[in-house]
Amino acid sequence: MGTQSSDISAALNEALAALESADTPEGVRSLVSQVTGKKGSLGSLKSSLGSVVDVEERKKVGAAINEALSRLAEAADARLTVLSNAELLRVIGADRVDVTERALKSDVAARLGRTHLVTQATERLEDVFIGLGFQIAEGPEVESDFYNFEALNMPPSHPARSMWDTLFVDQDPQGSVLLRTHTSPVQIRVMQEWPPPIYAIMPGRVFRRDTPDATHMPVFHQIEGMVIDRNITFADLAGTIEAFTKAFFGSAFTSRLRPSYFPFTEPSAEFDIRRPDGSWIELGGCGMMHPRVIRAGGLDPDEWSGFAFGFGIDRMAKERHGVADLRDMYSNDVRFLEQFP
Ligand code: FA5
Repeated sequence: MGTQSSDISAALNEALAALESADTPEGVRSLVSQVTGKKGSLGSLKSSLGSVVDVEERKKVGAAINEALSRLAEAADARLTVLSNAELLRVIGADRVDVTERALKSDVAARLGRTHLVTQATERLEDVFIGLGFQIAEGPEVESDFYNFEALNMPPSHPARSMWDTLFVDQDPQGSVLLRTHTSPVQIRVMQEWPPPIYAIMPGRVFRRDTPDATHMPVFHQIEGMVIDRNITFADLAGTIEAFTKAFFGSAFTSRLRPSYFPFTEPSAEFDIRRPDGSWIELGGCGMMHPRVIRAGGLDPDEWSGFAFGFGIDRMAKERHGVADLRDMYSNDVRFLEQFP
């Protein structure tokens, strides 16, 4: 019995159908080797070629088998391509980060970040002062001796420099570059850049060699305020501080000014607030701007007068929220920080 071309196409069709349901590359390869192997449907047809006696007939059947084999090989390649594309899509799908996924989970509220207490206090202070007509300015944290001390009426060796335990930057000439000990140097920078009248607040980070305790940190924040205008008096300073205290702390707190000394203000005062329990805490210094400071800023002290203040923002945040110890605000303990949404 000779090999019929119908046998070949039946074997091919069966193999092609089986290929379509092979769902792994291994499955495709083993199907092909099984079909073309000695005992496979196409393989066995090929080995039976030798028994075809008629030469022309053998050529014809041989060509048909080869044709079937190459169609099978092509179909196997196509199937392998389909399978590897599907695998690629699966891997991409599995790797994809769904950024909306967390928002759908119910525990998300507990995990959302929030601004730090000190950032909240700074933003609130900015809002209060913007409401009073002030503009915001900033200065560098790494400062020169000139801006931090000299222009603020503290020439070299002035004893008042020891009021601030200074961290110096290791740069020649030694002592000329430092981490600012307060935000007051920004007063000079603003006067040099802005035409008067000036109503400015200058928040920022400051640095001192202070040992951490309940009311001190070596790195903390201040907000400087400065008004330069014609005929500014101490009454304007006192009124501004009073208005600010009420706006920031609410009516449960009152404030007082105590005579004090700063080289850059004359007269000078310390600003304290009274807690609801009756105790007082110092929040900052203030005073009428010293004529030498106004001159160092490039303005004429006979024409312009002003007041300035510098408050500790960390202490304000601490008092406003009744935090017992400043160090708690910097321990980065989420259980502590999340109490202040
Ligand atoms: C000053 O730094 C002056 N530049 C303030 C000033 C500005 C006076 C303008 C006059 C005119 P003093 O060293 O007192 O002053 O610091 C001001 C406030 O910063 C303090 O009242 C306190 O609230 C806060 N403060 C000072 N040291 C620390 C510290 N180590 N940690 C946290 N807050 C501090």
